[in-house]
Amino acid sequence: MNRFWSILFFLVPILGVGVCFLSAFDIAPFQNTWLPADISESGKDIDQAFVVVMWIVGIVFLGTGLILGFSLWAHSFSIDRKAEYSHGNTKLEIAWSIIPGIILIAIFVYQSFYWEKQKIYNPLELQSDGDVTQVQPLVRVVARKFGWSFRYAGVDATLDTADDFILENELYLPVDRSIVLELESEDVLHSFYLRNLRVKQDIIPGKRQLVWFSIISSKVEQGKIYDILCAELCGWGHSRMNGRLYPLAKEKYQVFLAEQNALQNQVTMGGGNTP
Ligand SMILES: [Cu+2]
Repeated sequence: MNRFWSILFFLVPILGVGVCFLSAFDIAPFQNTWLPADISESGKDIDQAFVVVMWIVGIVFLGTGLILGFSLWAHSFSIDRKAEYSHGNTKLEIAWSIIPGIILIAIFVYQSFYWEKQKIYNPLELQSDGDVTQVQPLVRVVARKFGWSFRYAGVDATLDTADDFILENELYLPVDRSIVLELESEDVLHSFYLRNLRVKQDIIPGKRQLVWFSIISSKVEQGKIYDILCAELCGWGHSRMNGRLYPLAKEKYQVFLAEQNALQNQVTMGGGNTP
């Protein structure tokens, strides 16, 4: 009967790794449960880093699970055996502290190249006069309980000018160019999550943050609308905090801006308020 528990312990790593394996290789009944479709330029690198970490963690998890299960099996209770007191093994303890330390440092070094590109060096663009400048934010994302407000820089590509316009929960972005978004929160902590672009950034109230990425047109499914989610539990309506991302070809994006501009002018002439 005591060995029953060791079998249960064996099952945990085996089922855990098994489910992961079936999901990663798209095998029934776990098809389409692995990573969501990637439409970004740097998604490949991020996914690769994710898979490397998964392998390391998976092997360690399987190994420790099996050792634990084996120990339970081999040393299960017997009335004839006396319990032994162990003082531990210093060499073993030093080894299992140093080895994970080395692995952690290796992961840190390996992923730091992606981190730099994703979080440290803002994308640059060449100006017509030959100067190289940072790409300016195209849209200001304002998170609030419970929705997203997108303030577009408009035709002049500069935020906080007269031609800005605001759309609620609808984010239209051009493909095949560097996009910078400015993030702000009006109330509590939120997290801007574009899973198909492998972008997830906490938005801290009172702090202006930038995220950047490129959408690759060849990876975008024609006419598909992508999810914008909040990845930080922010209150009772958190699960309703969904936006929609529409990738547009560069020319279509210009048409979209012109249309919104015309709409805004109509509203202004009609005596309404510009946003
Ligand atoms: Cu939320």
